[in-house]
Amino acid sequence: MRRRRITRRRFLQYGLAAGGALALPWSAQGAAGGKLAKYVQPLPLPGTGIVVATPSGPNTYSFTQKEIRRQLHPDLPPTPFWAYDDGSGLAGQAGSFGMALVAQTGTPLIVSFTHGLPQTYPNWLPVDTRLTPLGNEVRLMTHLHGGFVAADSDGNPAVTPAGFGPGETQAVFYTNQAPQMPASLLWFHDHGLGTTRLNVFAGLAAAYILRDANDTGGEPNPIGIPGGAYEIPLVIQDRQFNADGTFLYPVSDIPGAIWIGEYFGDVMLVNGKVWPFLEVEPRMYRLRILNGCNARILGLDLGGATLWQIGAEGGMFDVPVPVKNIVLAPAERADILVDFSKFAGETLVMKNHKPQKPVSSPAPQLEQVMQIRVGATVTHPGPSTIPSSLPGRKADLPTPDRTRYITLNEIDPGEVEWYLNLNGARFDEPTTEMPKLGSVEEWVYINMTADTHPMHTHLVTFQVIGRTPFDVEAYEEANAGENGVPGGIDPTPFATGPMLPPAPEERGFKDTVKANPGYLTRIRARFELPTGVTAPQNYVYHCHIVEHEDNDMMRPFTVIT
Ligand SMILES: [Cu+2]
Repeated sequence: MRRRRITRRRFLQYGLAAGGALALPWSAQGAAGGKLAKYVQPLPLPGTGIVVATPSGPNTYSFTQKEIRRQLHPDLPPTPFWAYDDGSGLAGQAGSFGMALVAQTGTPLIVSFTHGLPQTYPNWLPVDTRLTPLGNEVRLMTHLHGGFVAADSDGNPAVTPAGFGPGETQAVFYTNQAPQMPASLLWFHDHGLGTTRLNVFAGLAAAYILRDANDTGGEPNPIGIPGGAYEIPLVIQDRQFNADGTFLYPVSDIPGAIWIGEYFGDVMLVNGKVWPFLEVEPRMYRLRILNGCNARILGLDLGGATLWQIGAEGGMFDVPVPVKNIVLAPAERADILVDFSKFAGETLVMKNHKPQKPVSSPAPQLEQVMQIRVGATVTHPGPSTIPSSLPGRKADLPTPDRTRYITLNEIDPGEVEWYLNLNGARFDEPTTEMPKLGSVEEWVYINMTADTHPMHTHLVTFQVIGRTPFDVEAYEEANAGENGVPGGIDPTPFATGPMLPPAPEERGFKDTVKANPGYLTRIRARFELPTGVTAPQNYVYHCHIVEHEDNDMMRPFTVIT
């Protein structure tokens, strides 16, 4: 049997734009977005451009996925995209990201999602039918990212591989159970098997904001942090546009393939609008940032302003952490305090810089994100100091009951059968990760590729233990099989240095971790189930570069008794 080629070489492959011209996304002939004027329209905010979901009954929400059109920039025709309608008709949604559900830790919700989209994919969403369960049919499945829920409420393809078809309803129960679901910014987004990249790109993503008695969202609050109009969600997504206003998603230039390895835009959208501006008062703000890009790793700064990170995916930290810039891979979140008081009258630009090594990504540069116009007048002074402590958690799990070694492989890039995998196995091969209920496991992600992969676990949040450099080639030489290096082989003998501690902003619980090339990334989680849910329960873990997830960097896991 032929040994297939594993690559550690950076492989750029963006595919063909509509019309057949080679689509270099930063100067694409097919793409229309790069020329758009920046900072000409305001950032959508909750209540003004972002719909705050209205319940359909007590603790009940009923969403319909449907297609709507909005003008995402004054110089673009209206863009058709997909959205979650809470029953309001979405008159209050201004951009391509425009829905937020606000819930309370400790209060469960009954939620439904009814498929109101077309039977088959429109031309602007290029399906690769090698990867889908039912050809070109639009199959949907909503996943609550960060949810601690039963497997059949998780929205994952280990439970419902074919998803939900037109007219069908996915009914779920979101526990919002403490302490696994503390006050935090979660999001729900589509997770259709083989089409997550397209369904999320098409617009199926929304914020899910959990509150509690401390993090009330109001001002003042017991924590002493900004609230109300001074708490700003920032959902950052890069896109390309065709001249007719449709989103542009290129197809592969490899004959026989449609799927591309990563999607990168040449335009930045924040809260669903192209390069918006935000007017702020010269005082303290709370920014809640979500990287909602398909594949782009963001390295953000804000005109030299000091940033204090107070939380991440798994809720608030125990203490604030000063950060110079915020490096967020797809699906990672940062909860940030920033004081604009010394910038009164100034205009700041949030910029995106290439992240420093060992973070690695083939993304072309896209520097401008949004503009922040600091006014001269404060209407409500609010907090003026950074709190010295926070009512959150430092992740501190005990010695693990067992350790698993999980390889990340990229196979035959540039060829028609190019794909990625975990442990040398396809998604639909038998489950190999079966943690026991209540046990603590350490998972060691062994990156055999050239790039950073944001690894996301469903069900659990985890502690980042550290990252150890290792000799990738020697480990591969000793262990490579037909489809990369299989899982389960201890790489410790191939370490080339001591384990580096997690970054300061990785002190809390997380649900997505950057597994960098050349490193073993060690995480630790306790595999619990919500109250009343009995093992076995099936979930998935995967790379959150959604192109990778779709082909085929995702595996099931089962919590067993
Ligand atoms: Cu990946």
